[in-house]
Amino acid sequence: MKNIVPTIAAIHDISGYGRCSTTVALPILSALGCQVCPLPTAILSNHTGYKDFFFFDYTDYLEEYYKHWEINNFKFDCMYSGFLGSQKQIEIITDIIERMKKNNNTLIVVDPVMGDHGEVYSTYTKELIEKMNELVKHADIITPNLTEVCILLNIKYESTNLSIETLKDYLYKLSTIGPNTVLITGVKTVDNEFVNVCYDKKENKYYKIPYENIDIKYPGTGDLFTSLFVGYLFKGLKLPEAIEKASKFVTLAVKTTSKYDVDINNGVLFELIMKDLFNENNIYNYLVI
Ligand code: PXL
Repeated sequence: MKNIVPTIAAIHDISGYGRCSTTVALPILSALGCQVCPLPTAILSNHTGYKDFFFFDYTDYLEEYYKHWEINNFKFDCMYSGFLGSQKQIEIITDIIERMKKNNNTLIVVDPVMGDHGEVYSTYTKELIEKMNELVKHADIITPNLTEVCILLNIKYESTNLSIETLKDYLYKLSTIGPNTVLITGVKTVDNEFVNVCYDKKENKYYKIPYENIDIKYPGTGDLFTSLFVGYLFKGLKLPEAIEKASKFVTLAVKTTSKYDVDINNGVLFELIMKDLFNENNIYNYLVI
């Protein structure tokens, strides 16, 4: 039986307070017409950007939890994973996505969260990075930032602006690891333009999608972007259109939030602009490169 509503297994932590991971993916993807089924990797009182938090690692329960989805024969159109906490967790998830793919041809979207701004997150060991590389091999779509691109390709991160040729080279090399679609987020080009770039291997097409960068770092905006991107893809938008719509919403969310005197840790106030998910502005600025 085919799913009437696209059904998405969201493999993320649940952080009770501080908009990120599951508490972003759920409202955004539901509003865009998808059913979200959380497969929790950890349960936290609030995300780790706060000075104090409770953390419960869910690794040892993942297999048992997922087994019951299999027994019940639940079908997933998509699996979307984000931050992963341990080597064992990545191994279990790699196995789960292989089973999903085999049973239902599920679209596998991996956000290989490992670092930002040239810094590898403190939890990421060499072994963990190797496992993340393994997971990426099984993905259909990956959405790394530049730091993660450098980790995956084993090259040195430099905070210089990049040429389109270099970006195309990175996109191509990442696609040879396995994924059909590679989307590199948040890069600055030699022309001082902020862009997302992507490569569709099947179509052999590269795209550059400019966006307006607002220089305030709210946690969870990466999760917001990828959730929007997946939601718009399932709404039937073309790859570069889904990317452009997603980044426009993130920019608006950041702009809106910056008008208020709120705790940056609590993420962007996307609830204030939900109606903008459906704006009918279909003028796109992306380019084939
Ligand atoms: O992607 C943001 C995020 C997700 N999950 C946890 C976090 C953070 C950011 O700090 O701590 C647990």
